[in-house]
Amino acid sequence: MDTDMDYERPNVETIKCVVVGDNAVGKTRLICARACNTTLTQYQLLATHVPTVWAIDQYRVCQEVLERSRDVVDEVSVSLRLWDTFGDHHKDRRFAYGRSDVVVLCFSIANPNSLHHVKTMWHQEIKHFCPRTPVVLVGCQLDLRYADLEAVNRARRPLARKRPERFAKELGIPYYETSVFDQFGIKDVFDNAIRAALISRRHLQFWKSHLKKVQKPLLQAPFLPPKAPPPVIKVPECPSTGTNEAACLLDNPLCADVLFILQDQERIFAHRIYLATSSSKFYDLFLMECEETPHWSEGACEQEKQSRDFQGRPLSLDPDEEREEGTPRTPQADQWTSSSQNLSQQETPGLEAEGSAAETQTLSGWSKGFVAMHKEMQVNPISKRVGPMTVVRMDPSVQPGPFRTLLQFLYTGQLDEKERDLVGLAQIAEVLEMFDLRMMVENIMNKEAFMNQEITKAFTYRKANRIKECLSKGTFSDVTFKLDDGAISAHKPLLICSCKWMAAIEVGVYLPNINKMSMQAVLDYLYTKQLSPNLDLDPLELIALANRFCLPHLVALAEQHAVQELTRAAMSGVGIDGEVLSYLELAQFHNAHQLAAWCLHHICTNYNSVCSKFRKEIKSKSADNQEYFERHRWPPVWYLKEEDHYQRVKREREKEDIALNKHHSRRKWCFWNSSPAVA
Ligand SMILES: Nc1nc2c(ncn2[C@@H]2O[C@H](COP(=O)(O)OP(=O)(O)OP(=O)(O)O)[C@@H](O)[C@H]2O)c(=O)[nH]1
Ligand SMILES: [Mg+2]
Repeated sequence: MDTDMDYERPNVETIKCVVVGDNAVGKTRLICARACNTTLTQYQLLATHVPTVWAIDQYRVCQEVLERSRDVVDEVSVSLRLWDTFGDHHKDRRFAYGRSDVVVLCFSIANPNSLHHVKTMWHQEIKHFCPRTPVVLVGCQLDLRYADLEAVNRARRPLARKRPERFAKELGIPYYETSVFDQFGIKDVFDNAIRAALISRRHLQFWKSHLKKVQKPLLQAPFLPPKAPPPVIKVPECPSTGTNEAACLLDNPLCADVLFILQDQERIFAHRIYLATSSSKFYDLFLMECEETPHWSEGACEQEKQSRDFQGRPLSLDPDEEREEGTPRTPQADQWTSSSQNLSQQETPGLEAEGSAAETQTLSGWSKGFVAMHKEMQVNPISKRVGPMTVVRMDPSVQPGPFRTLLQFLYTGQLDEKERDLVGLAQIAEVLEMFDLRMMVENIMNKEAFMNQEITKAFTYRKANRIKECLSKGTFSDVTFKLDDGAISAHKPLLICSCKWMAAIEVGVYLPNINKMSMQAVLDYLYTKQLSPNLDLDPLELIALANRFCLPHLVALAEQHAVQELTRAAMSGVGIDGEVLSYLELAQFHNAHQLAAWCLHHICTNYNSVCSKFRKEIKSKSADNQEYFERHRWPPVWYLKEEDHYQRVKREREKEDIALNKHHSRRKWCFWNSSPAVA
C-alpha cells in the first residue's frame, strides 16, 4: 500500500490533525468514528475504555482508514491524517505537535474537570509547542448530557452548552460538540478542523488558488436528541389457569347446583357448568333436565332447544370433535346415542309418567350408571344457604372413590399418575363414556403417562370452546347481571374460580354504570383468560371495570388492546391526539399506568401539533401532567432556544460575510485574495 500517494497527488492538501485532551474524554473514540465509522451502544461505550499508550499509524495498516482519510471540503481535496495522543498531563507529546496543521482539543461534557484542564493545561501546552496552529475545541460525549442514565448524570453533572461556548469565545477558537453514540457532530468537527487548517495554510501559501473558496469554520447546528421510543405494554403472565381453583371448588363446593348420591349414602356436591362443559354425557343430562323443568332453571335453555336436530335428539356440543381426536365411539356410546334418540322420540317415558317437572326422572333406561334425577331444595355445605339443586342418584355399581376421581378429571382435565384404583376408574370412565379419561388411564397402565399431556391439552381446548358457547347462549347459567343497557347471564362457579370478588354476587345482581359490552368482555376474560378483540368495545370502560374487579392481568390486556387500536388508527392516517388526551387521565385514574405512560409519550413526542390543536385540553390537565409535558416535550425547550440562537447567529454571520466580501472587492485592486481569520 502506498501511503505517500496523497503527497504526490496535485492539489490534494494533506492535513495533520492532532487530537489532545484529558484521559478518557473520548479522543480515541472520536478518531475511530471518523476513521473507521464505528458505532456502539451507550452501555458498550461506557464499559470499554482502553487508554491510549502508544499512538499507532493506522494509515499504514488499514486500507479502510486510509480511504476514509480522503475528503473534499469546500471543493478542496484533502487527506486527513489523524494523530491520537494519550491524556496523561506529564507525558511528552512534542512529536505529535510537530508540523501539525490543526489541533483538536477535546474535553468531556460529562466531566467538568476536563474543561478546566483545557484552560489550565492544554491551551498553554499547545501555545508552547505550536503557537501558530489553529485550535478547535470539542466537547465529547454529548449524549451523556441528555442520557437517561441516572447514575451517570448524577455522578458527573454534565456541562451545559453555554459554559464551554463562552470559554471558546474567550480563547477565540471555534467550538463543537460530538457524540459517538448518536453519531452527532463528527463530520462537523473534522470538516471545520480542515477548514481552520486550510485557511491558515492559505495565509502562508497565498498562491494556492484552489483554496480560495474555503470558508471559515462554520457554526454547528444544535443537537436534536432522538425521540424516545414508545413504551411497550407488558402483559404479565396470566395469574392462573383456573385448574387449581377448579379442584378447590370441587372440594369446597360453594354455589354447587348438583348433588350426586352414590350407594344411597355418599353425597358429592358438584357444579353443572363444570360437568356439562367437560362431558357430552353430562351436557345432555342437564340439558334434558333444563328442558323438562324450565321453571327451576335460571338459565336460557330455550336457545338450546332450538339447537336440537330434527329428530329432537339433544345435540352434544361437539361430538365430532371427540371422534376427530381419535376417540372411537364404543358400543356403549352408540347404544347411548340410540337410547337417547329413543328417549327423545318417546318423550322420555320416565318423565312422562311422572307428570310434574319437579318429580323424579328415571334415567336407568337412558344410560348405564344413572338411576334417577330430580330437583330438590338443598343446603349448601359451605355457604349453608338453601337453594334448588339437581339430585342425581347413581347406580350402586358406581364406587364413590373412582367417581370422585372422575369428577376431579372433569374439573381439571388432569389425572394423577399415582392414582391407585386405575381399574375401578377405567370401568367407570367406560360406563359414563368419558373416553379421554379412559385413554389416560390406559396410558398410565401402559407406562406411557407422558402422552396424557396431549389429552389434557385437547380437553382444555374443547372445554374452553364449550364454555364460550355456554356463555354466549346463557346455557346452565345461575346468575344474571343486570346492567344499564340489559342483562347478561353467567355461571357463578366459573366466575368464582377466576375472581374471588365474584363469590359475593347475588343471583340477580344490579351493577350500575356498566354497559353490556364491557361486562361481556370481562366475563369472556374470566371464562377464557383472554381478551376477545371487539372493535366496538370502549377500552377505557373495560379498563375501569377490570380495575373495579381487581383484575390487573385484564387491565394490561385492555391497555395493550387500546394501544394497538390507537397505533393502527394513527398508521392509517386517523388523528388520535384528541383520543389520547382524553384517555390519559382516565387511564391514570383507573390504574392503567402503562396506557397512561404511552399517552404521555405520545403527547410529549407530538407536543407541538397536539398543542396547536388542543391547547385548552392540554391546559386542563393536572399540574403533574403539565409539568411532565414541559420536562419531556419533544423537541425539548432547550433545543428550541439553541436552534433560535443558532439561526440568529448564522444570519448575523452571513451579513458580516457579505459586508466583508464587499469590502474586499473594493480593495481588490490593492490586495487581492485576502481571507478572513479563523474563527
Ligand atoms: N457515551 C459516550 N461514551 C463515549 C463517547 N466517546 C467515548 N466514550 C467512552 O468514553 C471512554 C473514553 O473514551 P476514549 O476514546 O478511549 O478516551 P481517550 O480520550 O482516548 O482516553 P485516553 O486514551 O486514556 O486518553 C470510553 O469508555 C468510551 O467508550 C461518546 O460520545 N459517548
Ligand atoms: Mg485514547
